[in-house]
Amino acid sequence: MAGPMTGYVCSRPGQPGPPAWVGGRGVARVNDEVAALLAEYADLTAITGGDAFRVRTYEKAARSVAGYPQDIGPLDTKGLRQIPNVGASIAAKIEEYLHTGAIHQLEALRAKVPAGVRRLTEIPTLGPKRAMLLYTELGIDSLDRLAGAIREGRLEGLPGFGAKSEENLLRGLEVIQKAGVRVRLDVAMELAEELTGLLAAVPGCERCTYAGSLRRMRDTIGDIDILAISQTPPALMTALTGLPHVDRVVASGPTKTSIVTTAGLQVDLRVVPPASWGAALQYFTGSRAHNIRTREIAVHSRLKLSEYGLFDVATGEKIVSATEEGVYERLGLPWIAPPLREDSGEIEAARQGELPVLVTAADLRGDLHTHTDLTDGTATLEQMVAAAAKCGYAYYAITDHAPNLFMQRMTLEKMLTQREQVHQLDGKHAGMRLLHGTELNIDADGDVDWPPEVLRGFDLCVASIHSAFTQPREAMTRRLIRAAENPWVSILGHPSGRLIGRRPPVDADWDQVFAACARSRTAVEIDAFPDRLDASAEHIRMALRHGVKFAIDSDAHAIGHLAHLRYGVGTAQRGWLTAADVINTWPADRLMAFLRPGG
Ligand code: DGT
Ligand code: ZN
Ligand code: CA
Ligand code: CA
Repeated sequence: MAGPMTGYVCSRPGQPGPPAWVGGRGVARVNDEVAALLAEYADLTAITGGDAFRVRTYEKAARSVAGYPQDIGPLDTKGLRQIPNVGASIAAKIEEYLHTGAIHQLEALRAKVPAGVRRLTEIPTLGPKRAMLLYTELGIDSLDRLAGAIREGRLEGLPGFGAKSEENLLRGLEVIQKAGVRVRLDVAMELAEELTGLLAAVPGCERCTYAGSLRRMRDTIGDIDILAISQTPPALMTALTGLPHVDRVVASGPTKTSIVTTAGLQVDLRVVPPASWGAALQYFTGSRAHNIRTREIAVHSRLKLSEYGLFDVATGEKIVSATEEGVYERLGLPWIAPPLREDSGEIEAARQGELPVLVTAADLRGDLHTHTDLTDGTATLEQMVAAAAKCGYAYYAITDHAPNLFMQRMTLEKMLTQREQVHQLDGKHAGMRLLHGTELNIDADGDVDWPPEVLRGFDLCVASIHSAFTQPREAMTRRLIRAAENPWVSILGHPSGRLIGRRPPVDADWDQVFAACARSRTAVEIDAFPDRLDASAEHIRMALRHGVKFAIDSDAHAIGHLAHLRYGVGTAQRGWLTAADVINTWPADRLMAFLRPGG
């Protein structure tokens, strides 16, 4: 399930002027920028009490633009109107933006509603009307002011704000503020890949890669750390500071430069000598906790490890550091994959030769949770299937939403018609096997949408929580166990329901839930959507101890989302998973036997 995917923790403040992508930014970013503006228009329309139908129209258009497989920058009116859900007036707004860098109706709304008020609506339990009420009645125009007002009891007596709702607001505020200025993994990854590509092309640059939390595939990224080897470091520094992405330069020296992008993300570039590459890469990949352990190990061997190299303490002589492998080897350890470097048992496992052989993207044979425009996806069944075939999959499941998510207007008839279409397309793309599935809604009691006689007709059922997120722990635990134990449910979709930076994970006794999944042979999903990454690495490791199997799914709502699978793989690696633990690395027959035991 997905609301409008505009929840970038770090969105670009709207400044009129030429759009920031002019000057060679990534293609997809034009679509993202326009999608963000349309979503903002929808939000501000809702906040100012505008027509709900109009709000929905703009939300849908935003999703379509974000998911449109083609760069919309060069399109004319006619081309723009080919985008699903884009009518004449939306096309006109997009054109205005493409030509002038602004949309005047949006600017007018921005003048009425301070940016902070929109930020308030990111709190899960605070809708647009109540956010506006807080602003008009109490002048609250930021998250900080809201926190202050609750503390001072100023919300008391305001219609629609009881003690329970204040508690929920505080909880939501905490989630948002903890996310702070950290950005989503995909946002940082796309930028880092673009920057390392640009820097690698600068004359004199011999090597350039990203390190830090990004290399460890953490689910959110504080800043991007880039390392390079160059014959002419100043040329690299100038290249970085001269990029159109740069909002300001915060530090600049002969070997280190830090900039902040227009999106508010910091990038640190360090240039190191070739002979220090391995030690520098090891050091700046972190984590800090992992580095403390490796440094201790060095000390015990009368060595000193720093970002400059591994040295003999007695002689001061540099021993190794050209490669990371060399550094680990000299410490008596095998090379440790970056997603494991959190000092959460990897050093001990490495010493005992028990590091897992981590699952990789190349191991995946298919995707088991995807949507089409029959529900809230933006591409047709044919388009999604064709795109999946290009990924080289052996199998691919279509799992549109079931009827209880009533906004999606699914019906039995629509579902059966889709099943026919799926059967017709089956095997037509390079022999790719199509599975007809569904994403069921786990209701407050743990029941799902359709009766068994309907469920048995699917090749697989994913079941997920899309409502009643704030149930008490016991009820939530029972609910999840009941869903896992439903014999027709094969995959527990995005189990915690978290939206990174926006909605906390549900509260459940996960040991009990995962034990039930293991017992009932229900796979736990790793939803690869970058604002979910759910199950999280911590939950994956917990589930693994119970003997659970996993499915790494894109939960794609657009063609472009299929590629998100890599972030699910990163999360699976952080959870120590091998290919054998992941059902969608298995051959089709073995997979089908897991999904539908007994045929
Ligand atoms: P982030 O940016 O908050 O997402 O997380 P990291 O891990 O990228 O942290 P960052 O950017 O502050 O530093 C990059 C790496 O450099 C970090 O993972 C480990 C290393 N490092 C930085 N400062 C220290 C330190 O004071 N001690 C040690 N041992 N390592 C450090
Ligand atoms: Zn869902
Ligand atoms: Ca960092
Ligand atoms: Ca850093």
